[in-house]
Amino acid sequence: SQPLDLRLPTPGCYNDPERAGLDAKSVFDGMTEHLFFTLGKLAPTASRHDLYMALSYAVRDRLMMRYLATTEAMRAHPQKSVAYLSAEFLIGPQLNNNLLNLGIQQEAEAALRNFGIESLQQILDVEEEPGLGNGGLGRLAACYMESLASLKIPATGYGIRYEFGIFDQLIRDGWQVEITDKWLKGGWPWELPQPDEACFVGFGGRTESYIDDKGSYRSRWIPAEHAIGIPHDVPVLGYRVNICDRLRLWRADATESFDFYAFNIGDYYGAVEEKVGSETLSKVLYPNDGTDEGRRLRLKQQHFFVSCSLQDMLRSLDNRGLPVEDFPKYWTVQLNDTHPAIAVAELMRLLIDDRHMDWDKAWDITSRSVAYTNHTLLPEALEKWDLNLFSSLLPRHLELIYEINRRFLQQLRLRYPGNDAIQRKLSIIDEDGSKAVRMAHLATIGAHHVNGVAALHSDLVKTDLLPEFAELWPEKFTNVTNGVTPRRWVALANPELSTLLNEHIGEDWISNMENLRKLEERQNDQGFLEHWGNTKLSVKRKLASYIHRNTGVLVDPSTLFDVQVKRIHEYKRQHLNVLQVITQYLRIKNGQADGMAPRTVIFGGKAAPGYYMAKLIIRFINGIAETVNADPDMDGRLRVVFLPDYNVKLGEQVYPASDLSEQISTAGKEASGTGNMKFAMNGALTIGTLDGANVEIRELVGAENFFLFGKTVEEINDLKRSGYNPGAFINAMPELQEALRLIEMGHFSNGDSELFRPLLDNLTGHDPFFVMADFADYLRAQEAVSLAWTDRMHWNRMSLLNTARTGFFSSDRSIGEYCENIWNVGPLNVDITCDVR
Ligand code: GPU
Repeated sequence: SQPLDLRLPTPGCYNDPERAGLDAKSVFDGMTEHLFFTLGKLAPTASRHDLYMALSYAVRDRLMMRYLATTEAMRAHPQKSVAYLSAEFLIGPQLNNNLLNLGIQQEAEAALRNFGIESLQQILDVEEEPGLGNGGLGRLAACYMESLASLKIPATGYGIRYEFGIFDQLIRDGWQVEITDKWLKGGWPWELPQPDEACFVGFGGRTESYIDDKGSYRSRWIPAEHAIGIPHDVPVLGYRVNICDRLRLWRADATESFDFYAFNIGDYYGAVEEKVGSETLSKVLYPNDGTDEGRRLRLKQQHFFVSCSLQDMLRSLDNRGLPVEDFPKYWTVQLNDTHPAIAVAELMRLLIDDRHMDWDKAWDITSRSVAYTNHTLLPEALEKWDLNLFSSLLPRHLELIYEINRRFLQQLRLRYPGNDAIQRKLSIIDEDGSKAVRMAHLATIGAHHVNGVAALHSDLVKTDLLPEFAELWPEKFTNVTNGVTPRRWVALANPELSTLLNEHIGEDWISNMENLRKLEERQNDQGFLEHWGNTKLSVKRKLASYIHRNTGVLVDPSTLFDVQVKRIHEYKRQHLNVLQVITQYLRIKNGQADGMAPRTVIFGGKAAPGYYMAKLIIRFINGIAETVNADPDMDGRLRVVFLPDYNVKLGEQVYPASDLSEQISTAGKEASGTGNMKFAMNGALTIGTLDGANVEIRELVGAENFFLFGKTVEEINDLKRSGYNPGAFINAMPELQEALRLIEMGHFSNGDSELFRPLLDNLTGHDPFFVMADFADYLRAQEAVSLAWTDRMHWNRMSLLNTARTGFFSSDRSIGEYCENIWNVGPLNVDITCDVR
């Protein structure tokens, strides 16, 4: 293709293909200019934060060539682009990732030395991460954006620029305390506000029918209030490519500073009310991971960002002179769970009401453009909107949903004559009890593909969650197993391992992760295995020092680092892990712990602020940690640590330093998991159930390199059917009884026998997540872990094989599957004069 004429400002370095602005000298010059002109600081008095800002602006400048070249190529030669709609993008720190993808980490470090900074890390530590997501779902969206760019697929991630992201977590007296996340307070250098591309969004009001100039009956929406969405764009550079994609996050603003009518009649407070109301729209992220609260403001947020995004996509066609009928030719719209599922109705509204399209044409366009990813089977996470709430906020959308539903139910009547039950079951409107709109049904009916996020999960979507839909449209349902980006999660998070890999198998694994297979040739090389173990040890030393600095607990890096980091949830069963720790503690106390590996058991994760049991589990972990760590009998044998404020940045320190990855959810409950992948590719062994992507991890690394335990989905279902009684399992386990007795006596709560009672009652009463049923087998698997740890060379070999065989879990592979099987998009070739090195 032709080099593009970008009419760029051309500072000398950008035109020099040898340097392309990427050498240490021009990074230094860029920093100096930004310190002076952008930040108003002189180099000698610049703080670390100033230097972080200056370096970030200098790096951002170096993204702009690629960013604008990508945009310009899409304008000049339009092709299909991905719109990834997600209420969450948990992108993590930006500076080091952009340095890595540009290939200038060393140049940046050299530039910093001229400001008296010895290591890049000192500046990276200053960066505040935008916590615009809760956990796995939001982080997946971020990995996918990075892989899209690395695979040179044109894409926009559409989401919300929350002013306050996920709360910061403090631990006080063992309890979680939530602090507002003021991530914007120091200024965030990675976004470009684009106020001239603002969009209007309506809410509430009513609809009215009218006859158009062709004599047809139409409906129109007269909203009661409006908000404005201002795009804030974040460049997303691929790894060593010229493609720079875009994350477009919408910030809500008021339509008018004042309602002048209300102002003129003297109603000052009424006049400012609309302004105040619409500005709170993008104020805060809902901190619930996989639980639907059915809150009005949440539905407003969803409609706000979806409407802005679809308007933006339509406008991009208009701007390039492309007909709206070609929408599916230029956009493929992916719904990250049902949070953006209102898109099905909103795209219909934009096409029918604004573009005056007829129903069939609009439905054809919508259903050929939209696809839906399901991320959970948990009933409490399936979004349902109360009908009254929905109609008061989105009356026109409800009309459209009724019509979508009417036509769908008609189809069902033809397929299953006389079967009223199936109509009730599949209807978008839930008529049992108080009426509600089922968003998963709307998404499934409107989408051309529905996918789950791991093989087991996608099967369960078909057999358990939406079986009748799967029978009706078998070709709609598919699987794309999740993946994570090897750039952030290995190359950047684990430089020690990366260096070792680069030396022995070359650097190619970073963009083609299956090449890690070459490591298998080293599996019997004693010297290499020793090197492998020493590399892990040196990473563990860094985490040990972090733990000491942040919790005051001294841990021994030579012990087995046994780690469970993820959101706190009963189905993830952190309490199963804790009960096992208590058993180990008791065995040490009773002199029955021969052969037990000395361990450091590490927990981290946030609990939803309104989830009482999860918060009590945090208190429980900290109670056990306090007792264990204060007991001299445990010295050198057992330590328990709760790492406060687990986030992306901390994850980057934790995964590389782990020996054992705890993936112990009740079978059938974890859709996929993605932390499990990050651990395995960094050489941790997994102890886990047959749940989510654990199943595929075990198949790939080999059963002999994975510690399996627990009941299968079928066995759990059998237990449920036969009337599960946790008491029977407890009675068969004297050690478990003893553990429960100690908790009840207040042994881990300074004698307070009431503190953990709700947890005990839950486990001994209903035990909804089968903790007691899986306990004995979990303990057995943990003994196998201890035994394996005694033969360190063998452990290192298993660790190496975990890294070698988990290239499948690169998000490049996942994105490749989406492109091929769902989106039908291909790469964009951008020619610019200054290629990356
Ligand atoms: N997940 Br639904 C979330 O993190 N938040 C949600 O609201 C929903 C799902 C997770 C799943 O629990 C996890 O198993 C999966 O790996 C992840 O989404 C990405 O698919």
